[in-house]
Amino acid sequence: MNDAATAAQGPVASPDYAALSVETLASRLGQLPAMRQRLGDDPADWQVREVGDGNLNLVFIVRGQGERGVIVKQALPYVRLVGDSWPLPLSRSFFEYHALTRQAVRSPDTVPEVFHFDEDQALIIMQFLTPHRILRQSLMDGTRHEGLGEMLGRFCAETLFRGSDLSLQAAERKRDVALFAGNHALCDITENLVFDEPYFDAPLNGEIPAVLQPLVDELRADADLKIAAQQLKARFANHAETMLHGDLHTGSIMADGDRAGVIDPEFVLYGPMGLDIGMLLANFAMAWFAQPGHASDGDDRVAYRRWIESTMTAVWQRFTERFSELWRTERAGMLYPARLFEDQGQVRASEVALSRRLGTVWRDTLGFAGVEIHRRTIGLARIVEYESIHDEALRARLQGQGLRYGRELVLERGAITDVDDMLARLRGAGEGA
Ligand code: SR1
Ligand code: MG
Repeated sequence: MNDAATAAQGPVASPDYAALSVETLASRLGQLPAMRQRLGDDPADWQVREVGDGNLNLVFIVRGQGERGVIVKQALPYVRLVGDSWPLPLSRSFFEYHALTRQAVRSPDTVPEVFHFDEDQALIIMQFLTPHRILRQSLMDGTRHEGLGEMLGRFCAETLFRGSDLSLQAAERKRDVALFAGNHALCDITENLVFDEPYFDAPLNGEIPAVLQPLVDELRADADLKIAAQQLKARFANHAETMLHGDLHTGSIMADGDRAGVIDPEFVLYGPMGLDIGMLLANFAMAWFAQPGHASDGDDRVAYRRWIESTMTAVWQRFTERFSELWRTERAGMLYPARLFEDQGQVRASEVALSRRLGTVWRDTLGFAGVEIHRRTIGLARIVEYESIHDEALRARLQGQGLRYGRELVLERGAITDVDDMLARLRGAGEGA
């Protein structure tokens, strides 16, 4: 398929597609150089484990003798979380491949290396980040990762700046806008699950604990909140600012010690910069609320909460620092051209433009963080940090604190001045009922 056709409708599913299994993987992929170079020439020696715990795909760890292994990720033609009653295009693998390869160039050492992509089989063979674990697990265990916030802030700055009209040549950006517009089925999931369904009694939302129901009813009756959520949805859908990861939560990050990698950009789209940062900060905030549910006699998690706060601060600070550096040194796209500012001796005006631009991103970040908290608490795709708390009353109390905080972020997004203010309000919400 040529680029124009792909852009118009996305890749078409191949009739040759067949889902892999633990039993068939070695024989089906055993001739690929990408596999043999890393796992050895005898597929009979490979060990295969299916480890997919996400909502959509098959994920296999394949190890050879004495080798570190590779990841084989294959899209299924439906939503795994729900089953084949909810079909989903295999083309998301094509878009994930194109996102991963762009992220690798724009933000070096932050994403797994791609070794092989098979469009017909909707599969990507990529670097196995090991012994990394999904960050959500660390956040439940109380594990700290040195430098994590700085790395994530850099990832956001570099991918968001370098995928935008601040950096790319206009023709290249427009080609990518058209390319990733083909990923509309995944956008449709976000448009429904994030911006609509938390705010009414949608069939797929799942159960609301009785003790939380009055608060959920209150949120669903809050017209200002629903209007604000739709304003945010309009920004998501209509503001094709840059190439986003599109699903940047703490289940999309793998970490080990002071190393981390960002995975799973299958929800990639051209959208507003604040979406990725907002989703990220929201997921740290929910992990913060959940801490008392994971405390033990030896660890009340008070100090760990401080670490989460410092990580949230580092994300935003490093994002703004790196974004500002790129603004000053790599602004080669058609927006805010130097010929209007620096070349006219107006460096100060360029700094004002930068600061206004970051202000817009900050307000979007707060709004998207708020709706992400709501949908991960009372929508279809909930988070294990809450769901694994056995004490129901405690769980509902912590979720309630998070829900109120989410509303504050959405409705007060024009008034919350900076990350210190955001964290002060987080601590305030954590003292509430
Ligand atoms: C039906 S898919 C549900 C969620 O899983 C993914 O990780 C995305 O966050 C999506 O919203
Ligand atoms: Mg995912």
